[in-house]
Parts: sequence; C-alpha cells; structure tokens
Amino acid sequence: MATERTLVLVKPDGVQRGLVGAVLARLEQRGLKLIGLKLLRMDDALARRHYAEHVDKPFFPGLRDFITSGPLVAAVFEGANAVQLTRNAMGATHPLDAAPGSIRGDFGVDLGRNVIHGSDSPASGERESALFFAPEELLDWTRDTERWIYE
Ligand code: D4T
Repeated sequence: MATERTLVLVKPDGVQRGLVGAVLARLEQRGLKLIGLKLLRMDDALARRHYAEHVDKPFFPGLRDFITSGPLVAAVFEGANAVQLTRNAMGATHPLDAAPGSIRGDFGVDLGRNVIHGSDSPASGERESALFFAPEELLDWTRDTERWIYE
C-alpha cells in the first residue's frame, strides 16, 4: 500500500468555534500520522491557489471571504489510504448530507461553514501540502505504535 499525504484544514469556523482539538483528535485516533501542523491566516493569493478549481465559480467570492476571515489550522496527515480515510471521516461536502458520526455530520449544518477541508486525491494531497508547508516543516519521524495500527 502506498503511503499518502493529505492536507487537512480546520477552517475559520472550526477555529472560531473551538473545534480544532476535536477535529484533529478524530484523525489522530483513527490512526493517521501527523507530520505537519500550523496556525495561519490565508491571504487572497493563497486562497486562489488552494481553490484554483473554484476561482471562476459564483460561490468563490464568498468562499474566499470566509476562508481568509480568520485563523485556520493546517495539518498534514500521512498513512496508507490517508486521503480516503480522511474524506470518509469528514463526511459529505454539505453537512446536511454528511452522515452522523462524520466530522461535518456532527459539527456542521451549512455548506459554507463545513468546518474541515481534506485533499480529494493523493496528487492534491502533495500539491496542497506544498502550498502550506515548506519541505522541512513536514517531519519524517518514526511512530512507535505503527505495528499496532498496521498489520
Ligand atoms: P473542501 O475543498 O473545502 O474540502 O470541500 P470539498 O472538497 O468537500 O468540496 P468542494 O471542493 O466541492 O468545495 C470547496 C468548498 O467550497 C464551499 N462551497 C462549495 C460553497 O461555499 N458553495 C458551493 O456551492 C460549493 C459547491 C464548500 C467547500
């Protein structure tokens, strides 16, 4: 199994609501390995790069205003199938469709306040991680519990 990286953002709504620990805990507890973590505020340029596929969509101005409105937490998690595991833990994009037990299903109600971002493919995980972290900010470390998480 190939090791993947996924960029996770606890969006400004999650930070404002004090959900950072709760959101990251779910991914940590699942067994994903944290290799990068920071608190930052996105600027307009980073919002455009991160949401490059959405810059021409009608909802982009609102999305940009929201995502740049305050601090967010950026994290990179690593592991086999990290992208899909994280997407499953996040739940559907619209919290209304997100299953109970998922992050959006438990913590959100509105599409434009959906608490968390996670990369949608391994390629996006690499691209997005590089937008938020310098190579030396992503740590190569040995987790001592690895053999209790992977057979
Ligand atoms: P992100 O990218 O935030 O993890 O969300 P998803 O990957 O689950 O969903 P997405 O790319 O389709 O949407 C990105 C982001 O834009 C917001 N959004 C989306 C919005 O405000 N209005 C809309 O109509 C859509 C489609 C929510 C998530």
